Amino acid sequence: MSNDPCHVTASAGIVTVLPDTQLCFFPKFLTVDETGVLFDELRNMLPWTQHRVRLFGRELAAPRLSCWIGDKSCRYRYSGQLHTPQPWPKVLRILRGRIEVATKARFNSVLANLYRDGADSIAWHADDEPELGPEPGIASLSLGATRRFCLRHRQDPACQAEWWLTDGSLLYMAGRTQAHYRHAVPKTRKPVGPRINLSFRWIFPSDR
Ligand SMILES: [Mn+2]
Repeated sequence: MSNDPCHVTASAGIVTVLPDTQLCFFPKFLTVDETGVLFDELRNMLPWTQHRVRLFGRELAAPRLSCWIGDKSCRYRYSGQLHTPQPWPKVLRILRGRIEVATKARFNSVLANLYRDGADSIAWHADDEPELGPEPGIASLSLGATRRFCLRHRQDPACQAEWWLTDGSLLYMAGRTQAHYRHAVPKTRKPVGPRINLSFRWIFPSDR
């Protein structure tokens, strides 16, 4: 376990022990002052668009707004669409450095998602595109409203976990988590404000 990045940072984060995973949760990675400024800046500055997704064989407008950011080489194909990255805003470069220190991982891209209210969501999926490699490290930072995040084993539904992703929290998923588990942020009927999620990733070069 000595090279397990979660265990290295266990003093700052909470390690969740589940089979076939590496999971570490930092409940207060950013302060409320930091998240407020960051939320407003990202919401106003990023060129948010509604991506198309394929769900049960149909192509639909995703129930959320998104923006793909990263190094120039970070083209990313998902749901049949090739996304060319926006350049890094300064504030996200700085944030990336802090997350790299906490997780002992490297990131060259970030997918930003804006969940405008409780009707916005993300369906069960895994971040298992080939560009991410066999053991992707994904660091997911939450800003704004608290939403429920569910993780469930593909074969064994008894293996599952849930987190309330509060403002300023960071969930790091690594190892074989994406290969063995799916995750979702379900819709809610409760009144809930907007939430921005930043999921930092490492994209391996692709010639497709
Ligand atoms: Mn995901």
